[in-house]
Amino acid sequence: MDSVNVIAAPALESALVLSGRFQRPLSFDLARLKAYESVQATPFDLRCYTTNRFIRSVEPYRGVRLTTLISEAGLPNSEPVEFKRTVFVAVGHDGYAVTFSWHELFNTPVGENVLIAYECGGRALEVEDGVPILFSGSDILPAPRHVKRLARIEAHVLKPLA
Ligand SMILES: Nc1nc2c(c(=O)[nH]1)N[C@H]1C(S)=C(S)[C@@H](COP(=O)(O)O)O[C@H]1N2
Ligand SMILES: [Mo]
Repeated sequence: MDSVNVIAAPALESALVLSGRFQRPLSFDLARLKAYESVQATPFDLRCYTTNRFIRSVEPYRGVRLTTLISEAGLPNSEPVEFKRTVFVAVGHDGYAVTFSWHELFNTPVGENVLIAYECGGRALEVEDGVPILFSGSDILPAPRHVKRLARIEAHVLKPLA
């Protein structure tokens, strides 16, 4: 009998998956991200938190708000107010991960400046540039929550320890 060559499906280059405790886990390719209302960020200097090192100045990003995608996937609601203890983990292709709470995204001014960017200074971002880039425009030092090649947004509902 001939051996069967199992060819892995090519990884969708820039697919972003919303997984975990969403009502409807969703996957977005770049074209689908671009179909949502876009927001333009203000230019900023990328600076590392750990070293305070200046990395580079970044022209205005354009992208979709993280809250838009989360709302599309649906907040956890298997019990009332579960969303209030929900934490979102944004994970890059390389496993680099950062957190956002429901509160800061939906109930503070931070949320409106958290974008998943696919354009910078009017030019389309390429995979080599890190598209899609998650970026939190209100952070004091922007580099930590400037996640290149964002792969996943996970919704975790935390439980108090006792
Ligand atoms: N995917 C991914 N994004 C990331 C990181 C990472 O390790 N992986 N490191 C962050 C940190 S701590 C810094 S300082 C900057 C470094 O940006 P640079 O690689 O453009 O110099 O990227 C941020 N975004
Ligand atoms: Mo950093």
